[in-house]
This record gives sequence, C-alpha cells and structure tokens, in this order.
Amino acid sequence: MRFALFCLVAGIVTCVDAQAGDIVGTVKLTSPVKERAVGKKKIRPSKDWGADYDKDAEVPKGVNESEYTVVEVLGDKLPATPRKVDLVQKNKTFSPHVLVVPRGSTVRFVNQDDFEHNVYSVSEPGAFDIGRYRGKFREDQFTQANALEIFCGLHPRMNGYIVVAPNNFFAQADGKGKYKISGLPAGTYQVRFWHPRTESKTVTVKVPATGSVTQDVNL
Ligand SMILES: [Cu+2]
Repeated sequence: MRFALFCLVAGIVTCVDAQAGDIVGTVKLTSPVKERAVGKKKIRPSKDWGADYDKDAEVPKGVNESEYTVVEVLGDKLPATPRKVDLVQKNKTFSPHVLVVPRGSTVRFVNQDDFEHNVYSVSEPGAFDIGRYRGKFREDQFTQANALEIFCGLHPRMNGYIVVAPNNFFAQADGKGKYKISGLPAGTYQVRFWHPRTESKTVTVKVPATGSVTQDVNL
C-alpha cells in the first residue's frame, strides 16, 4: 500500500523505473542461413547507371552470422528516443552490415570511398533512395518500425539492413549469440528474434520486477 501511494505521488515513470528487469539469453542459428541478397541491376524506375554499374563488388567473408541477430521488444507504447547514427560505405561494403536504431532516428550515410555510392531500399514501409553521392554525407529519418533491406544502386552486391526498432528496448547478439536488453518495466512482452537471412521468431517473455529472465532461442 505504501509503495502504491508512492507511485501515485511520484508519477508512473518513477514507479515503473523502480520495477525493471532484464532479458538475457543466447541465440543459436540452427537453420541454414540464406545467401546474401543482391541488388537490382536497374533500381528505381527509369534509372540506368550504365558504366558505373559494378556487378563484381565483393561480399565480405568470414563474419560470424550470429552477430547479425536483432532482438527487439515489440510495442509502440514503450519509449522510443531518436538517435543520430552513422552508416558508413567503405570498400564497397555497408558498415555495420546490420544497423539498429529506435523509431524516429536519423541515419547519416557517410561515403568513405573516393567514388560515388547510393543507398536505396524497396522495403515497405520506409522505402527510400538517397540518390548518388560522393565526398559528403546524406541523411534520412526513419519513423516507422521495420527491417529495411538496403542496397547501393551502383554496386549491387553491397547489401545491408537498417532495423528500425519500435522502441528503445532492443539488442544485437554478439559473436557468441549472447544478448541483453536492460531496464524493461516489469510485464509480459512479445519479443522478436530477427536475422536477415533466416526466419524470425517471436516469443512471449515475462520480465520480472528485479533481476533478469533468461530467454534462449534457436533460429
Ligand atoms: Cu556503392
């Protein structure tokens, strides 16, 4: 009773903060991971970039696929604090390969090569095309939660992802598949485990008022 009164006086936010838990666990990739996607020869209607088209650009090898896994707590009502984050294009690769930002964030595309690049996505909602650019940066804001598959119209083998999370509660697994989402208000949530080249999985997780709950998943 005393605690409930404190919540009423101090406000819901303080009350919720006092009862927050973590989700931790390990993601194992047990299904075959599909080939990395390749962009289209001609991108948006009427664009043909002719001689600049480079079909042989290399795909980076030797990366640990588990670190591309994104774990996100679903729900638009949880807070989403916009950030400004760089996505670099260098040596004909997107770095990072998978970028995760909370809804409303701005992604600044930075071309660190000495030739032109482009970034586009046909994923909906959120399809975009920043045009071709060089020696400067372009930026775009992402207001709708989605996993956007991105390409460069000039180098079709350049492939990456911008995952726009619905709120602040997300994590990327590390090279061993381990992840942690901290400070989630106690409650029951739908949590999605996403990987760019295998099937996603959504599970129900009950987050305790203190401490952590362990949720391991095989994708
Ligand atoms: Cu490019």
